[in-house]
Amino acid sequence: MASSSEEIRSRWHEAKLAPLWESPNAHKQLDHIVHSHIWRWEDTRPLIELAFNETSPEAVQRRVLQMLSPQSASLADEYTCGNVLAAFQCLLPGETARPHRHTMNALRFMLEGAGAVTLVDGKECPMAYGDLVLTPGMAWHEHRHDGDAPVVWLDVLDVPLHMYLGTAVFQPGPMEPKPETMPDAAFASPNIAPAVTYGALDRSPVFRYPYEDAVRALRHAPPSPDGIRRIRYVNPLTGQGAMPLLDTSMMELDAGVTSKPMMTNANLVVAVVEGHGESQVGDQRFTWKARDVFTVPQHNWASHTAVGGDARLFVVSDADVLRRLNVLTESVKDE
Ligand code: GTQ
Ligand code: FE2
Repeated sequence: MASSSEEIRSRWHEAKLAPLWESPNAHKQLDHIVHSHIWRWEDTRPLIELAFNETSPEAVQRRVLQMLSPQSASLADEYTCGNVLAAFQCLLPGETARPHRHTMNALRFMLEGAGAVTLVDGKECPMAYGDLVLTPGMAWHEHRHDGDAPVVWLDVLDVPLHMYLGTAVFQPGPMEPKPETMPDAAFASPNIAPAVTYGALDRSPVFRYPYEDAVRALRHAPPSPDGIRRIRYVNPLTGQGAMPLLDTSMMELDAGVTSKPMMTNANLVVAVVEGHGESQVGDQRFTWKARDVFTVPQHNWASHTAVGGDARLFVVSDADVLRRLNVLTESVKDE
């Protein structure tokens, strides 16, 4: 007796079998492009203020507001853009965050206030506006705020990728034993590095990249194919990205010049550091200014213009993951 088509499918289903010819994923081309989202500082800062008012020990230990993609399906679906998760972390004067470590790579990019310090494997990394501080995977880290006004910084992590790979591991402190670290001064002489370096070689022995160093390097950086001058934060021992799995760069836009549209399959989170301007991402056009954060989701044509003066934008992406897997694409439209 022949079973009905429905019965056959239900028998396959019970046996954990599925017909490829009916798969919604088979030979699927991209069927939708994710839109950009912008967290404007003037709208977001009052909402961050509400996090400062929280008094529970859980909140005080970790005042972090995650930035969820408009595509995120639930609170547990924690990502901002592709493989990149961004958040605002804030500390009140006198607050600390306990030492811990995890396989996830993380970075901090300072947005407001002064006097906060992140200790990375016990090394003190002071944080001032525009500074980048790395906490690479399995590096111990803790935060401390000795200033007299609140601080807010941008956290960026490769959490989504670790969730997908099943490699997320978290370990609470105390830090025992303290790993050997290199003083940043050991790398402060251009083009000279110590012959012996402590720590893993797949991530930078330097954890703190001061803003003024990025600004100086940008001044002499030649333009990328889209016309934007960029610097990349690198591991001084290898010239490769500063951290595995999170690519970090800063771009400088010359006033009034619109970059050529660029498209990539990498996902970007962009924080405006200085200046005003506007961007076209896919069919969206929006203005931005300092401390705004926006996404450039993969497969969108994107171009940027600084208005009324030069602008600098900090960029974190998953481009290095794709590059190392040999699947990164980047193209520029010559108009
Ligand atoms: O500051 O160590 O946004 O462990 C998420 C996880 C920040 C941190 C986040 C973290 C941290
Ligand atoms: Fe952490």
